[in-house]
Amino acid sequence: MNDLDQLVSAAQAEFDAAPTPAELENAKARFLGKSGRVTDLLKGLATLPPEQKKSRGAEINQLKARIEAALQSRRESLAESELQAQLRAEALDITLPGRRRGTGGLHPVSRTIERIEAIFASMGFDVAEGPEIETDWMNFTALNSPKNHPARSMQDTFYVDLKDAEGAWMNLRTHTSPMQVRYAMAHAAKYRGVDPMPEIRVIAPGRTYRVDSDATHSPMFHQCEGLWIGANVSFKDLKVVFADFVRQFFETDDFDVRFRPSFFPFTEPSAEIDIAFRSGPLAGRWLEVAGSGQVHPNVVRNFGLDPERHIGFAFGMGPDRLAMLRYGIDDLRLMFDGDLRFLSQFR
Ligand code: 2U9
Repeated sequence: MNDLDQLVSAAQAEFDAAPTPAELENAKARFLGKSGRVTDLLKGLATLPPEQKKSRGAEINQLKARIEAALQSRRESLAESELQAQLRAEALDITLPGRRRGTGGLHPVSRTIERIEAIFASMGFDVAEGPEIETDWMNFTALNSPKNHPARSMQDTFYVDLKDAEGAWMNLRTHTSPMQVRYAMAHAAKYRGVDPMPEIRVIAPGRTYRVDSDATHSPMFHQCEGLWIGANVSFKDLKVVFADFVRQFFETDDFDVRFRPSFFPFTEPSAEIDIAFRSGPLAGRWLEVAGSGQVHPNVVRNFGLDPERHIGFAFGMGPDRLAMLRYGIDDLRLMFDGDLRFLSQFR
């Protein structure tokens, strides 16, 4: 190998060893730069006798061309590996699942209310919804709660800084009964003079409020009340309707129902409704699931109807508690904390 071949090998080796384009340019300067080794060779031509100059000059030019070719090839391979590195760094993993938009879901209480509505709708009940801020008359008086009734005490009721047309403080409704009063009054007015009057069959689900807060009471809770008024609607009908509701709601026939005498101002006689499953995790325990009774004649009169001709029953239940029973939830507060770890289980 002559000195020129060795120089090409040396250049090739330095170019190949350059890890980056910048270092490759430094290596180029050492061979092809102003004081590089090829330039030194060209300067050396001046000292040669004229007859050698031409052939030596041609050899050096060839050498320069080979070094430049080696340089170019290394430039291209560095550029290629830089490109590959960049592609690797920016690579997309197309096997990852996409980022979906989070899908919401119905709250367990909303699902329960929808379930209750569907069951009663199948039995011909209308659904009535209405104001959560009520007049004193709608929330108490129409429902046979006299002025001094304990349910009216400041202890139980949230009052609102607003007075109704009679000058009484308005309140956050303590039950959904006022909505049934509104519905029944509108019904009675609509069918005044129509004989016989079509039956009133309605449920009123919604938010209700009481000054009460612990593990089993929330100041805001839900109720669903029902009302069935006709010419001849009896306690027997209540028993059939409610047992059928329980059967559909809990999807089982395997339970007992009992009516336990009780008192409410708006019903007479009144009864608590208890159920006991005969199998499953709650088997053998009496669970209070609703209150009920025959609508008090004073209440029927407040609808604008004659209690001698219009009779029926009402019931009231708590969807929060029904949801807890159905889904096996043990703490009422979970329902209203808004914790997504809890809520997302119901999507
Ligand atoms: C009208 C007339 C009567 C609705 C009734 C109950 C008995 C009752 C409670 C059950 C669970 C409330 O959420 S709860 O604590 N309700 O015990 N509710 S009878 O009676 C009415 C409703 C409307 C016009």
